[in-house]
Amino acid sequence: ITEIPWWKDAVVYQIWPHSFKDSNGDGIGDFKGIISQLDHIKNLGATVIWLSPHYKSPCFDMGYDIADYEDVNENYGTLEECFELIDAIHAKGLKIIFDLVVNHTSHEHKWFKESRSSKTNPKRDWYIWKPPRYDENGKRHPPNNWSSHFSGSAWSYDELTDEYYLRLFANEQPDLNWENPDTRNAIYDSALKFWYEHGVDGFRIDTAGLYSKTQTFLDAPVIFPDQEFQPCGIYTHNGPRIHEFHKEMYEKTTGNYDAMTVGEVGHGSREDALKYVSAKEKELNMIFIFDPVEVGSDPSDRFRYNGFKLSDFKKAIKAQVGFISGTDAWSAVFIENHDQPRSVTRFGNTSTPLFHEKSAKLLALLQTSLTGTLFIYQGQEIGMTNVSRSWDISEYLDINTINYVEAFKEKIHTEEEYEKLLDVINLVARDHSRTPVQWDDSSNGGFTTGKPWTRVNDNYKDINAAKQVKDPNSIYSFWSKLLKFRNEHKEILTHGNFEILDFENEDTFQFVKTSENGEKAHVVLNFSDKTLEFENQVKGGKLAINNYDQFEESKLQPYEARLYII
Ligand code: TEU
Ligand code: CA
Repeated sequence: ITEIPWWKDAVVYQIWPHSFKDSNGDGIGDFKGIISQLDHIKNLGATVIWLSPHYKSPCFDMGYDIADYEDVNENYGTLEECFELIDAIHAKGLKIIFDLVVNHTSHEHKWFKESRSSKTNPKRDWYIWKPPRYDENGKRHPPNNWSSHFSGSAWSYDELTDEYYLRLFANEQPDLNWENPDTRNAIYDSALKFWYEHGVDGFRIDTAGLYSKTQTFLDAPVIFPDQEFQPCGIYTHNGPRIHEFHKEMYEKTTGNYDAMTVGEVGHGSREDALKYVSAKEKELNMIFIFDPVEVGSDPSDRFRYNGFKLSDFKKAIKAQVGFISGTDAWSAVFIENHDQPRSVTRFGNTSTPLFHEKSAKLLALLQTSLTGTLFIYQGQEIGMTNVSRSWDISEYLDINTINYVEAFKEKIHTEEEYEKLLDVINLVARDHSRTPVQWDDSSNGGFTTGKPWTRVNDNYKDINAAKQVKDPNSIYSFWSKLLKFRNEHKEILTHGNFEILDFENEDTFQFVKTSENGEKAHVVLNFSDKTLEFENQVKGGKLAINNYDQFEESKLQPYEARLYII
């Protein structure tokens, strides 16, 4: 049989360094804090750590604005301490992948400082500069109508040379010009090879579908008539040269190491996805597909939210992991990360302790039964939740949320629409996944002995790791049990075929997994707060997992989750 690469059976635990664990009392997470919690991650059953950006950065976008790929954010420690972290992770028998953010740099990167210094600077063409457009009244406008992922125009005006630079994200994140081979080679050397040579086992690749822009830079079609700037995905996502660039990057860097890559592509058809992750393409091992975390939201605007439907969620899960069957491709399973709200709030029910516990376990059983490499985000293993609706909007510190609210306020909107926006922000803003990890019931949830850089969720006394690690009925213990079970049934759960049984049912989600040699698992999830009559259509199953100790075979209790082995 063909050797299965290590990254297919990996369980990846994502750390967002700012909020993971502070070791020196300055209120900000750091490398030594991570080292102090490695057993928490190993005992859970994770085998790989994905470290969100830890590089030198002014942190306008919390590290996704990198000022030096070969140096670290001094708030997290020294470069030497970063190397020690890599060694400590390897010493635990775990692997480490870093975040590769090369669609853009920080505006403080030396490359951009040179590029913006003059139109004739040798690095001018390392970024994307265009002249203004003027209207009939002589008013200056950006080169086209593209909107930023963070609201407003995707172009920032630079006085010194009277030109705009493209930045699909924040003003402080100028897009690199991937058309320039010198730029690409500098990226490969500085952002990839440097770290591969220091023992990193791979990368999570930020905005992996955005490097190739259509070079005409035409206006995007009007999708949102109520706003001046329009989503530009048709000219920036899955662009004309994107696969050429990924093939070159693989050949010049990753292909020379025993490494894992996961690309954040986000959107695209099954055909698009296969072009990135079919093994014969030699581009990426797998990609993150956003369909499940965008259920209810417009793909171009998370805050245009029209409600969760379980049938949509099932289709989305199939889009995320079902597309690889019968191919040489692979997939990534996730429903929570640093860009998303807390999944137990978004897809479960946190209105009572019972519903919180049961729905968190239900979501754990869903994820540990799906085919692909499994990703867990810090705090998800203990069922951390969104913050309360009572928090003031000023406590939402993320640039995406702040920009959105400011853009919203600029247009005349009624108080009622504003309250509705606050409801949506309280459900889907990515700020919720960025509150400090709740380690115990001491002040600040044990995250820091100092003043935390951002407020800790008020429920840390009830929801924290210390309370759960030693409780066999906790969410953490259930995750740990499931990861062990998944590892013992890889052929079915990690590699098996996926078939949904009840697409149209808005209360339950049932599916069957089948291994190559015909072993099966039948998963039954009651996504509702109701007790439902249940008649098992799949014969011959033996119950292996249940998130309730007391239950009746013919009744599904609220958020009851079962796995039968056949
Ligand atoms: O996220 C990119 C992002 O915001 C996606 O939703 C994007 O719209 C999609 O990839 C396009 O198809 C990454 C990071 O995860 C996020 O934290 C950063 O803010 C962002 O890139 C900029 O680096
Ligand atoms: Ca610190």
